Amino acid sequence: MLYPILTQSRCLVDLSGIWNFKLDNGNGFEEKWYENKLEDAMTMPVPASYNDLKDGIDFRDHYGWVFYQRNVAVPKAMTSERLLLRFAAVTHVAKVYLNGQLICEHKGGFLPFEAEVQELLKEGDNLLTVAVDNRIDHSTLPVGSEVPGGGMMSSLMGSDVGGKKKNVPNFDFFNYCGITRPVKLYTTPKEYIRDISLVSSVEGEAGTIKYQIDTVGEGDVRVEVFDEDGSLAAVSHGNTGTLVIEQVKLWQPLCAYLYEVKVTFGNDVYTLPYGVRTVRIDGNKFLINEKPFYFKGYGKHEDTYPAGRGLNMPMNVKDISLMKWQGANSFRTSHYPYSEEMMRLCDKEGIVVIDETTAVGVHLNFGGGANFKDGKRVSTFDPIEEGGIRTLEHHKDVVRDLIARDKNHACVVMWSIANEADSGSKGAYEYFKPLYDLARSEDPQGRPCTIVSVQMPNYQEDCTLKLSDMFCLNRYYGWYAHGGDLETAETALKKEMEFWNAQGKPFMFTEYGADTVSGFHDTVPVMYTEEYQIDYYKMNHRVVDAMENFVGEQVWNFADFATSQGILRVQGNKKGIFTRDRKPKMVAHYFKERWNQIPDFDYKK
Ligand code: GCB
Repeated sequence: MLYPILTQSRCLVDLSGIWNFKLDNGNGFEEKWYENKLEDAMTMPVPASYNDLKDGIDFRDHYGWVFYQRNVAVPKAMTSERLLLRFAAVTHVAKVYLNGQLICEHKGGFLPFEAEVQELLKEGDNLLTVAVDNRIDHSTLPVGSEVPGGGMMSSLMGSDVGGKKKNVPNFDFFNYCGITRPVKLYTTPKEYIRDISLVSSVEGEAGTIKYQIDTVGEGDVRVEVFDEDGSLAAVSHGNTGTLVIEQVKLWQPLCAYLYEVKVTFGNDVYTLPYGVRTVRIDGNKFLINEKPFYFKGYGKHEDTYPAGRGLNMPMNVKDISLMKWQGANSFRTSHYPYSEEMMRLCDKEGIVVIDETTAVGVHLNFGGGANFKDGKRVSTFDPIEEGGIRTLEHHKDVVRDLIARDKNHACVVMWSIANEADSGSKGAYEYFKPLYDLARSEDPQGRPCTIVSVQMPNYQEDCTLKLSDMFCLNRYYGWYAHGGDLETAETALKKEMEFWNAQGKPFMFTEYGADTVSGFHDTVPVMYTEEYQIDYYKMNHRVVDAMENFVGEQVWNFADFATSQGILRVQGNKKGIFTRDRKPKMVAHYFKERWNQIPDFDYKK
């Protein structure tokens, strides 16, 4: 799906601003709140998560629907074109009403959707209402627990005494919700460019871009490529074809070069920034532009105060600046697709991205916890009738839509199909195989695919061993395993790493970390202190630096972030290398020193 932009043929209107807002009291749909102006509405910015924007725990932890509303008047000139109303992300389920009529519904809180509205708009004001549901369960991604007292953050001694319904995330980040990314109206001509797919290769000095343009209507397609100075570098005609750029300038990690691909079809014009680079795995190496790349960087979150998961461009720019200050070159979009604006920024800044779906929590027995149905223990991939997970069809949609959105980004070098799924259990291979197949068939660039795997005693049975092009490991030796005893942790970590190193494929850490409360210090390395965090990382690096096939380290987490409440969380997860407001902990300087000494390429010869 193309990102909406302003061109000589396309108008664009951003509907960001203050909207009217109301929490559902259980009667919203029955009383048809979407038909009339919301009564006693409060103010709410769009885009933003609503949770932290008004005070009160009931507001923050609201369970179920909320209603957003505003008037929209559209200039006449726009309604004579094809007119789209586009939502970049509504978390998690949206019902969109225009003048009281339901015009579209969407499930999945982190990917865009749109509806054609030119026939539905009246002259003058139109009432736009968006109902948003934040409930999560065994059919949603991310997954919510359906077991009372369950979920990742379950308390040890809680018992089910009824009480009001609430979301129980089966994942470790706050369930921020709302209209979290921009809402836009844009036009295209009636005959228009629907999609663009680009694949590049390099031979000698020349770069080749194979293209496919999906159009609606009759007409000729022209594709031009301009370099950063605005000079024409290549041109071709037809819906499919090949563009050859002599003396190509490659998109490189931390040294981005973006061409502008301009597509003209009849009256429609669309331009796409595009970096020419190649990615592939060869034996035990991850190659970018045919050179062995070493990932240095982070697992992140879209998490800032008080916007929650709402688009925060200043913070995105700041985060990348901090990463560059440290010599980092990459991050993973843990645990959901990030905003389109962030992906475009990474293209521009040369930040390498592992692009992850919303599939987090596909694990009903996390950390040995159990799920029961009718008194019987349930495993994640048991048949649905017996209580097994119900995410597969939605998971396919999410893989398909993520790749459709992000396939042309130079920054994206690998797809992560899930985070910490129950990939070592019975039925995991059968669940995930079709998802890998789908990702491989949907991506015209054929990027590597992975699942970011959870620490488990039976790692030899992890289905990612058979399915992943590269192994991405989340490992917490010295924290959740052997916490406080780095010596034993080192022995245990070494043992497991030797196993992965012997598999003949590249592998990396996509998470490793230790909770650290900024300002806690001690003369001996005690858990939660800044000293322990440094010693923890030094121990991990002693082990992985000696592993030939280990090709990257992404730390958990870039910054402290909000989570559900739980006995392991001190006003959120404190594994950040930076605090939530982006002040460095001591360890940030340690990483700055380390990463500035590790080259982006050829680290493990
Ligand atoms: C994990 C999860 C991540 C958590 C992290 C932690 O393995 O993937 O979402 O936040 O551990 O800190 O426990």
